[in-house]
Amino acid sequence: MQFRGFWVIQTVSTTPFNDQKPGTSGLRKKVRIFQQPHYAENFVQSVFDSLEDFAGQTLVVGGDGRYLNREVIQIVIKMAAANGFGRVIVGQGGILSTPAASHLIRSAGAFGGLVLSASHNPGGPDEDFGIKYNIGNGGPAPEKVTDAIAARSLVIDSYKILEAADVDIDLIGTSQLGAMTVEVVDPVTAYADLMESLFDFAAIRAQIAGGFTLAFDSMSAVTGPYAAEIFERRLGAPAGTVMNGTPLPDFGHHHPDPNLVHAKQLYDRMMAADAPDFGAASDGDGDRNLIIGRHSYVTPSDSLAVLAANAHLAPGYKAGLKGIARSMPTSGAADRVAEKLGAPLYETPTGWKFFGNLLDAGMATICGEESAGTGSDHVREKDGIWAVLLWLNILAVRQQSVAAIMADHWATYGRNYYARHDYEAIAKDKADALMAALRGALATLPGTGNSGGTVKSADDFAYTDPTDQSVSRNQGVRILFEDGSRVVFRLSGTGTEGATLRVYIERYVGPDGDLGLETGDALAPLIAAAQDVADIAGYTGMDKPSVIT
Ligand code: G16
Repeated sequence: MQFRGFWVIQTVSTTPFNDQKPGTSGLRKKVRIFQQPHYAENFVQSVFDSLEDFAGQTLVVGGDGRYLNREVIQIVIKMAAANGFGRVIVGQGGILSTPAASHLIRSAGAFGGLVLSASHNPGGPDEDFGIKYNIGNGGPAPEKVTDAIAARSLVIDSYKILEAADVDIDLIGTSQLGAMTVEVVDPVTAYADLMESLFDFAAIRAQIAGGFTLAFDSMSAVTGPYAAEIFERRLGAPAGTVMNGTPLPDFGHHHPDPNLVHAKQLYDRMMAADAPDFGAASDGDGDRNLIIGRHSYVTPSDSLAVLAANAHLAPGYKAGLKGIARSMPTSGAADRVAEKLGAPLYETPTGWKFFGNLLDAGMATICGEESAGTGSDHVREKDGIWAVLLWLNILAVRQQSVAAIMADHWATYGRNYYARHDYEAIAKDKADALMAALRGALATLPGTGNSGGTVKSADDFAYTDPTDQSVSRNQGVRILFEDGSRVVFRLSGTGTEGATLRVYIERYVGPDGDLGLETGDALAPLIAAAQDVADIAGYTGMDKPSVIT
């Protein structure tokens, strides 16, 4: 024990928990697991122990406001002080959306940041909590860091924490905690200013003043205050444009995942006779987005393609795109845009961290994922409100409806019919066995035929990062058909109950083909082929997916 004035650095003995390997996006567990004595502390110390040379440096801390956010923020602040950080910047009330945290890390020149969120997973005492570590570029820690954290968590035997009173995180200003400075900052303004620097707010404001209507569903999660400031105050949309705008610790018992199942309230509004012109939603921590035009849903993969094709219409991207990156399971719609623009296209494994190197190296400007994440080089995370603003900027310039823009896009590039089928809460051993069987069958698939067509090739996706040549293997099984259709299988890295099998189904139809099919009809033979080839019912006992998006 080391005494310094009225506070004390405690070194607390602990024993490892063997389940702290960070997944696709940090450590995500049930709240009651995080509430075990020493659990959060062990993980935070494992993070700090995996980092070097941060003495005296700045750490950014904030979260999406979910249940346990405040308690863990106090733990992080006291542990940062005990471990030698010089300054912690914390969002007022403990609030920081993931993209706002990324911006703050970058603009403050911070060493890194801890973002407390389980993203789109539900919150509350019986639901999920999470901690993710972001590095100094503002993006998720790369695999070498998360691997080091996981390894450290298995041998950790003590952690350091300051014994001190809680810091008042509701009052903006600077205070001292031990030898460390704590700065409580407004979580919204700097982020809103960044958005205003990228997009033509005057054009969007004029469009709204001219009668264009929109609805933004914050899903009772972190984007409420950001959306109110940006859409209602800065862009002049009427009060009430932001739905579910107050962040709640349990997200009002909803699942803050902006898809057609969980954002049903928005979906129904957008399909009604008197629907607004444009609707959008974001998730728990504000990095995902859902885009729905009046009577017209836009898949995340199509949204990426449309944003890439039209980004030059926004001031921040008028110089064009250095490159486009998409995760492997995301449809190839963006590939066709990249080809037309003459811009390189990168296909990465799932997980935003893989985009960070490309963005840092100036190789890509826009990135996106089928899981409703889109973003650019303005931060190193995906960014829900950014995607909405880019859409609004494009709509303000083109003066067309979302449906007309989609029709025009497909007529130019063709259409990638696309769906994702999720089989949730499968026993982990069954899910692993299904994937192992698929991997075992890879060599025998090419040339065989089934309802999806003739298999051209099949592999387990591996990625070599072009910036540092690091290789990531086993990133998902791909079955490619002769006609360009594709089925992909992978296990989710973000679930907290058993395993989730994701099946991604895609069929391309050229500009002269049938562009107006119902997605379910267009994909029916491929869906049957996917269920058959992986024997999904046999392994999972489920004859249909839990969620289709
Ligand atoms: C996280 C990552 C995303 C990734 C997603 C995949 O999203 O940040 O880059 O696409 O996980 O999830 P899964 O492994 O379940 O398919 P988020 O929004 O949960 O942080």
